[in-house]
Amino acid sequence: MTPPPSTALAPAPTTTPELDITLTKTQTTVKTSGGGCGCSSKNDASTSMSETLKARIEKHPCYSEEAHHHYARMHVAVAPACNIQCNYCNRKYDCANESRPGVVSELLTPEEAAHKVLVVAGKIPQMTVLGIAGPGDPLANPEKTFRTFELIADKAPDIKLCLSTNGLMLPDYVDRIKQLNVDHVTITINMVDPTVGEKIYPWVHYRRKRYRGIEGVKILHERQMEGLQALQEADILCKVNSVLIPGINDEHMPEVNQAIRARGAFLHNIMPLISAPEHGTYFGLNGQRGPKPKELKAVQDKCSGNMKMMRHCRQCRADAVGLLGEDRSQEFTKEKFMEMPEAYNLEARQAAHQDIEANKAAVAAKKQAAASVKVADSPKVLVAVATKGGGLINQHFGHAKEFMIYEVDANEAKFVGHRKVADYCQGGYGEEATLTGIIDTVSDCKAVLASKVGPCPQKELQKAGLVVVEAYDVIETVARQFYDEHILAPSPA
Ligand code: CLF
Ligand code: SF4
Repeated sequence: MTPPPSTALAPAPTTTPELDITLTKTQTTVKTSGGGCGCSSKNDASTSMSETLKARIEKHPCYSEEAHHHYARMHVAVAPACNIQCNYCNRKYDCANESRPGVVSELLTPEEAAHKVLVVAGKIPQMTVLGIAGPGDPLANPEKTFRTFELIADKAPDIKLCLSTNGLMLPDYVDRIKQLNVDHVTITINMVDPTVGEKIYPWVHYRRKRYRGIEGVKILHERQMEGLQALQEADILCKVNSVLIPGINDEHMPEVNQAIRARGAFLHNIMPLISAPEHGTYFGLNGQRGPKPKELKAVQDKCSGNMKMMRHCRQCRADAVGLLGEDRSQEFTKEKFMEMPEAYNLEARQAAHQDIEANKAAVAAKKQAAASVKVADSPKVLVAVATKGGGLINQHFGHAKEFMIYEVDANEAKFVGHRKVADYCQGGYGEEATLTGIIDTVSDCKAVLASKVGPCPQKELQKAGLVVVEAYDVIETVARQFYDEHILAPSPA
């Protein structure tokens, strides 16, 4: 894809190609227009956040929505065992609390994991966070988990350490977590009422004994609440993941939200159940469906008045590498990374981060300008954006594997989620069936924003009532411009 001729607004591009975001002046080509839509959401609990707190999350792609456009994370799969059973998990695969079901990672020793981190830290300097999220539960494998963190803290002190757990053993390890300077912990909490939990967890294995049914669920619930409280007392930032299971915990979710907020959780990530018979899970085999995007958004909106919501989670693998929306794990399989030299270099990483921060500031200034007009009660519409990161529209429609969804009104354009789609340009050719699926996925949006859209998809998108906007610029700027031209002042038919 070749961007239009540019007027450079940003400082020197970063050294990494995916973040090479020399900005251009907005050049949009608008192809057609459709009608309005009735979507709405409350603003997420807003943000009188202290500077210290901002600094703790500004390079964490999961804890900061803004950071996820610019910074990457990696996971190392060092924790195979688990101590509970979730009905959406098949142990052949990775922990489904943080991973897409059906994904298997290569298990590593702590030493192999540390080598991998030092290789990746050299090759992808914007990788700022190391997470341990499976393939089982990290705290059911405490020695492997903590040994890995120790090795990284020693050799790569600028990398943030992050942990995700079901919470059963968390109260036992908060001191150790604090000692190791692990500043971000996720607990998956799907219920605060054991009668709801009974439908999700058949058993819990605690202190050498297996507890079935509600007895086990009560232990899990008490330990999760105790762990959350202890994290707050230790001043460790805690995110809560909740898997939304229609008919089981969807109506219960505001209660979960209330309980975790009262115990100091920083962020709530309500994620969709992904369930298919081929994953071999209890839910998959018994026809339990996941929520539709609209249902997920409705629950997120309902809870968002209470606290910050995470809407950019990608349910990534236990060996994920890269920006949240991309998957570079195949570049770093065990066979490959064991042959690669460690290339961690603190100065080079700091220089790369400075470039990223300069670009972030340029993007933020343009976003701010796009959000400066205040109009009461303008209708909200959704737009679908093709992006490779950096906060820009910078991806060809045909290359997008997902679309970021923004909710736009006369005042602002706000990220509200993402939707995965099949790769339309497989082998350079568009597939009609794939295109139909993509259009279906974004059919509640008013426009598609991409750096380029081929003539055939353009025609089909227009037929489906979507406006096609071709641009290479800051997402919010183009989205707001689209809104002004097509929703506030639609051109005469
Ligand atoms: Fe990994 Fe999780 Fe840490 Fe992020 S993931 S352990 S907090 S570094 Fe992030 Fe992936 Fe969603 Fe998890 S996008 S699945 S929320
Ligand atoms: Fe599976 Fe994770 Fe649940 Fe354990 S905690 S059963 S690994 S989803």
